[in-house]
Amino acid sequence: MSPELAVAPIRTTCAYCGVGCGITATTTGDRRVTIKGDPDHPANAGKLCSKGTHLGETVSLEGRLLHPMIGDKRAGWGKALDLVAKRFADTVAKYGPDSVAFYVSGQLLTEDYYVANKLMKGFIGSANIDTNSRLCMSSAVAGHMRAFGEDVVPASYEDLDEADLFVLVGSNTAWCHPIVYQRMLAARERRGAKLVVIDPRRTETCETADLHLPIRPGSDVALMNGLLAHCRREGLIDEAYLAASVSVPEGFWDTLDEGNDLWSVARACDVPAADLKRFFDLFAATPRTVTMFSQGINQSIRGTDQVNAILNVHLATGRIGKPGAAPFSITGQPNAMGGREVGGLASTLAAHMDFAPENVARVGRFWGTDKVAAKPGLKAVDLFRRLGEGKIKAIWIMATNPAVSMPDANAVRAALAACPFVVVSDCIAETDTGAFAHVRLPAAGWGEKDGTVTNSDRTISRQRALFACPDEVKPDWWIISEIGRRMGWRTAFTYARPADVYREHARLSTYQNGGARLFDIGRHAAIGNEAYDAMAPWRWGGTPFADGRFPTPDGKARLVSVSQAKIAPALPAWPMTLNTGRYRDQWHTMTRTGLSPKLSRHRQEPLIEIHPDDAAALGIADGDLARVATAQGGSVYRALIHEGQRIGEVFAPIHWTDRTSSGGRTGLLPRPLVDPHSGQPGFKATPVRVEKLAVAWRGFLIARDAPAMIETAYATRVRVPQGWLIELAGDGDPLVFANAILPKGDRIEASDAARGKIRAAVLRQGRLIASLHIMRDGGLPSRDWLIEQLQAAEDASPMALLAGRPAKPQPDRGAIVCVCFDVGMNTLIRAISDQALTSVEAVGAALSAGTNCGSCRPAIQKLITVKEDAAHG
Ligand SMILES: Nc1nc2c(c(=O)[nH]1)N[C@H]1C(S)=C(S)[C@@H](COP(=O)(O)OP(=O)(O)OC[C@H]3O[C@@H](n4cnc5c(=O)[nH]c(N)nc54)[C@H](O)[C@@H]3O)O[C@H]1N2
Ligand SMILES: Nc1nc2c(c(=O)[nH]1)N[C@H]1C(S)=C(S)[C@@H](COP(=O)(O)OP(=O)(O)OC[C@H]3O[C@@H](n4cnc5c(=O)[nH]c(N)nc54)[C@H](O)[C@@H]3O)O[C@H]1N2
Ligand code: SF4
Ligand SMILES: [Mo]
Repeated sequence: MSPELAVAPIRTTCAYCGVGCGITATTTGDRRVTIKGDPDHPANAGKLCSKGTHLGETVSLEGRLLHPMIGDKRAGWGKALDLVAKRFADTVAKYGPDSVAFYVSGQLLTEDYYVANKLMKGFIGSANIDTNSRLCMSSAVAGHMRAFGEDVVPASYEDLDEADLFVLVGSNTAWCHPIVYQRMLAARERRGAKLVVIDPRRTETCETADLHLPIRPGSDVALMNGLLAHCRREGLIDEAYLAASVSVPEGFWDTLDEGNDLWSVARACDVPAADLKRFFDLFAATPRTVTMFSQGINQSIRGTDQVNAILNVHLATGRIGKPGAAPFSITGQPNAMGGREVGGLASTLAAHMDFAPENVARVGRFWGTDKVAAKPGLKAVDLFRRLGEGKIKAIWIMATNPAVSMPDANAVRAALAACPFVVVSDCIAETDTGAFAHVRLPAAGWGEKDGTVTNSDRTISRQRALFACPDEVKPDWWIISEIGRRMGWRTAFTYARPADVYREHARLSTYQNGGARLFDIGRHAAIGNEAYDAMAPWRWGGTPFADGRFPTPDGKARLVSVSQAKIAPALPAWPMTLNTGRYRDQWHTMTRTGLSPKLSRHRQEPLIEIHPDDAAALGIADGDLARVATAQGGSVYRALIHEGQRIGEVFAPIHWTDRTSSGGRTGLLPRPLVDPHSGQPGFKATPVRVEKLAVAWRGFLIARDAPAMIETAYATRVRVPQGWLIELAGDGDPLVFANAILPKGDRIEASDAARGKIRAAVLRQGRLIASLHIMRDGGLPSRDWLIEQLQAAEDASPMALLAGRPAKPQPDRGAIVCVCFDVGMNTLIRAISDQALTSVEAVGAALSAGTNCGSCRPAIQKLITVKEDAAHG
């Protein structure tokens, strides 16, 4: 039976973040599916955030790569695979194994990842396979290895149910891990757990927090060392635990005691001493503490030390391996953890083994090869640097978009352009990285893929296919295996199904392990195909370190002496600091979330968030364009004036690409500087210059079809139902611009070009297909109603179309806050005020907002708080 005919719901896992929520999916037709949270999945117990909820809007075949492509020409699989295998084999023969590389991703399934790692490290014989996890969690990996001897996350989601204090460090959990955030809020309701957020920005995660410490960026080591020194002063060091389970380097406490009094720490972190003391006291008083950290810690040139500063506090106070007490590195991508388990980083070999000679020999025995790479390979930033130097002559990129997401991305583009042979496997036909490919291979995407993923808390779940692969699309494990076979290793790469790969991976994890490594999933070494198909989510590793034993030679964990590095003062040429990160409803380079009109409503443009004082000093008003420049390049954003920014710092999202915008591409700005231990880039602190970009006019186009190229100062587009919304700004003659951009059809117009005002609509058979509004001065109409006209059942009057509003005006609902029920900011503000609503629940009862996925609840809370503050202020 083809999967399309299946009627019973299929249990699978969300495509996006490392929370790893379970989904029950019911296919309702060709490429149509109804998505619900799986009530039985341990990660989410039936809940889904906005991104998971709207997965159904992303499974169409729009924009898909459906056939192998050699250059611009469609090619058969046989020809494409032969070409890739031959070019890799020839390059290795001529220049050696280290002249080729793979760059892969935490969005591959474990089975795909395993085969890619085996091919490169075991048979090609180089460790030049690195992954976008290098940009994401390699500092956590390096920190875990230093402290525990193995990369093990010593926490689970059940710890969140049992904790009394959550410390979120460098994590915008409300937006990036919303279901985990909701779980923490539930613990707060149930047992009064407290929430402290440590983030230079006031994010929505802070809205429901008991305390927010907006520390100076990069001062986390000072904060954590200060906390540990405080715990020592308060007599909270667990001496018995240290004696039995932790080795403490000589002089550790002497270094720590120096300069770590409350006042010095408050000054180093630039926060009020009273707030700092509140945090320290709360921590001291609460044994059941979970410290959760992500990119604000990892993505720093001192990331590994920052991780160890956190682990030190937990080890020294014995808050690890016990219910509700753990340091918790929360992972970003759906299978970042699976990738770590197969050893997909250039710095690890396989199955939590490093490149020690006995490991290399063991893995060689297991794989039946004498070619296993004997030393680590190049980490992402070095890998692309070597590519640029011409030392790597063939690269295969799978499931990641480095032309956008790497630091100094324009240099990465130049390196790709110069590389003799670039292969890209992706689901999407046109990506910024794919533009550099000599061969593009059509990979199965979410809903077609079949295999396993591991989430942040070590739970392995099945992702199952909902649809058959369309056209010539193939799963990644199949594509990689075919290359392995064509390069001459036929038996090593004979897999008929993902279960074959999974069994081998499980066998390797247990092969001559003997308890040396915690990662041992040997219980599945002989799992049958049916059992694999039916596999329920399960967690490996139990409660790690509960017995006080660690996977180091002496069985003890290690405190690591780390000290706060000097934070370089701003340079006159680059006086501000750029922080980068994520929006609630977009996923990375938007190849999938960008297909969803619902998800596109929350943030419609790439914004640069800036403190009012900085904006005033730079002459930038809310809604102006601003250019952000670094030594690496420049990018244009819409300015959003935001009190939650620290003075001197701006924040920009990472999502926009050349496919979606002429500006807002953020990856080109950061320097390619990395942490010395992990090789992870410091994405969160880049010296920049911000300037107002003066333009003559601003406007927007709403259109059924997106125009190809738009020549103007700024153009950025998002999906709306039945079309596109394109925000615009420019300098030239607006009428010339309008003539160039508007599609053919019956044009109606009420423009006054001399005054820089365009109001035009294009109809075909009476139906609206495009509507353009441009103004030199003054406001533009609300986009909402015009967007609705693209799909309206009745034709609107020409007058109304040109005015941009119905004859009988509706109130403007404002920017969409609740995407599930389409509730806008203005609607919320009016209801909160008119109906005197004082809780998120009351708002939900009145407007439904926040009652489905719950992702917008922090935003609603913020509107209530602002209203209350105004009333009291
Ligand atoms: N909606 C959405 N969710 C996602 C993703 C997505 O693209 N969209 N991506 C997923 C992936 S792969 C990842 S890795 C995670 C990332 O999840 P998060 O780490 O939560 O997200 P970010 O927005 O990258 O950054 C987190 C915070 O670090 C703060 N920060 C910056 N500098 C410092 C500092 O010096 N110290 C401290 N303490 N904090 C600092 C930033 O202000 C920011 O608010 O999200 C995952 N979930
Ligand atoms: N400035 C700055 N830069 C950053 C970050 C930051 O915070 N600031 N964060 C970094 C982090 S943490 C991350 S994780 C990266 C993310 O950056 P990327 O990995 O570059 O982003 P994605 O858009 O997720 O790219 C995934 C690609 O794989 C495709 N794809 C999806 N599923 C599959 C599949 O099953 N098989 C194949 N072959 N292709 C598939 C998608 O269509 C998409 O093109 O960005 C990093 N870059
Ligand atoms: S929190 Fe949201 S994006 Fe993350 S796995 Fe769950 S539903 Fe998917
Ligand atoms: Mo990530």
